[in-house]
Amino acid sequence: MVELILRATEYSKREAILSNGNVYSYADLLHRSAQIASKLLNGATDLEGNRIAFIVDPSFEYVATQWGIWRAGGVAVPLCTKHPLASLEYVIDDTQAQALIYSKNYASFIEPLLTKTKGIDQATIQNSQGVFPEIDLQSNAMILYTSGTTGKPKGVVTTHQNIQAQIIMLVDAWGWSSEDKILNVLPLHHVHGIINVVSCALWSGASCRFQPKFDEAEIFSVFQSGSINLFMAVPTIYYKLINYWKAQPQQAQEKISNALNQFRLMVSGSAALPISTLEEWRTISGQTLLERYGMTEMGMAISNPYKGERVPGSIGFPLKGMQVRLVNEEGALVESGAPGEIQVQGPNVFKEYWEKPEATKDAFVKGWFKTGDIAIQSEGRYRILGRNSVDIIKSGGHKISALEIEEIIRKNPIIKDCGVVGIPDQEWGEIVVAGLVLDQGIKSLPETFEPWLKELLPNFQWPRRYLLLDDLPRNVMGKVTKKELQKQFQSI
Ligand code: MCA
Ligand code: AMP
Repeated sequence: MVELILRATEYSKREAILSNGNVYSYADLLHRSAQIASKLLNGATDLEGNRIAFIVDPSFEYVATQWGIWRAGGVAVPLCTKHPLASLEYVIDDTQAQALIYSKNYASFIEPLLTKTKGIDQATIQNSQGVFPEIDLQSNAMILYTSGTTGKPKGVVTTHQNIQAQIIMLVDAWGWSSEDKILNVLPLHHVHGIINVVSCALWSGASCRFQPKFDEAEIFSVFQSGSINLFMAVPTIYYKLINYWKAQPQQAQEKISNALNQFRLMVSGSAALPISTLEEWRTISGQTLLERYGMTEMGMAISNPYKGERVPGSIGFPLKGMQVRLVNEEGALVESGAPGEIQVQGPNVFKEYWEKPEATKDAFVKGWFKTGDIAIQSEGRYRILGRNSVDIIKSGGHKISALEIEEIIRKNPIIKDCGVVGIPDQEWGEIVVAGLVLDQGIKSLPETFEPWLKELLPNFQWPRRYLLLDDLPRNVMGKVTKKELQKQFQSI
């Protein structure tokens, strides 16, 4: 058994998960995950690294499925519940998933995929036989898909060892204990929810409550019940909570604020935390958000201190066990105070991009993982300045490739050319916008265009504004200048 699951045997009777109105113990998790592992093994002794995709809302059943796959020796591939079918099909094909476990609410949606892989309706899994393989820590554990600046999304492969290192680092840095109670409102196909919230809680013998749909009123109501002392979210969520609080009558505001004051820790990450959000949240809650920095390929790398000063606008110091350096375009280390790309080394850094040896090679230089994020460092403390590519957009904490959206838009016969960029937005960090050049003779965007595009993209990738252009802005070499396109959007 991997240690995360082995530890559950010690916590046995403790409350592990609250979901869908039910309370589940660690023993329940062990029991249910054993049933899922048995079903997957179906008499075999080991899945031997076969990929098992699953589409299950954040819940007890989600965790039991993830653990079941691991206990059977499989690689867990959690699917994004908001992605259109074509994106899920890409993941199933790319991983050559042996099976797709689904919960009932996704049965009809994923049915077309069942020509490609074996479907397992989670509700039908009942019995357990109970002999499971020994899991090698170096073996692959999980594949999460991430967008980059080239090609299709890449599968980030982490081993059990990587995941364990990611968890231990945070449990240690942020003082997790078995007394902690966290509320998860994040999707579970990203590191933020999977590792920082759920896995750290279960490693610690703490309890994790799930709220499958983001809802401000629900969140504050749970907080006021006094049963939660830890919260982690992306800046957009704090922004939404602040706005909800502001809209409440004074008495309700006071009740919420009193509840927030009792928390042990509140963390923000996945995108830059605006100083205004940090300050407003501090006024409302008495909590100084702990901002940290991470990436799918490495889990967390840099964090403000749990004990000690959390400086607004700063991501803090390298976590214990991480090596971090800043490098200029020539590959040389930069002086303190000068900008450079963040490069990292550590036991939490991923193993490879799934079946993409060239991309894996390009992602590293002499063993250092190149994050693509630009930062400055002074007295050991880091501050993010931005990214080295305009083609990566961060919206609502989701990483979005402009190039992937452009590729889809270009498939529409009325489009001659297009350029997608992100522009700053208070609520979402950035919003996606698109400059379009229409085919000759077409003067305006047909009403059918947006509905067509919305079918092909998850809602966080939908362009929120369009500009119809005679041509995209270009430099003297004819190359599209995306910075100029961003300016055009910001000037309207
Ligand atoms: C949704 N809407 C948007 C966007 N997304 N509008 C502009 N930009 C967007 N990005 C609109 C919808 O069209 C809809 O509009 C309304 O907002 C509500 O949509 P819904 O899907 O219901 O949104 P939500 O459920 O309220 O979601 C907001 C959210 C979500 C909770 C902030 O985006 C979220 O869970 N983000 C977190 C993602 C995450 O975990 N990232 C971590 C990855 P209308 O009302 O008009 O229909 S990064 C990571 O893992 C690394 C390791 C790290 O460092 O953490
Ligand atoms: P993802 O690949 O979805 O895991 O997103 C990782 C990216 O999110 C990083 O490369 C950063 O660009 C961004 N990110 C994460 N945390 C922060 C933060 N605290 N401040 C600024 N950017 C962040």
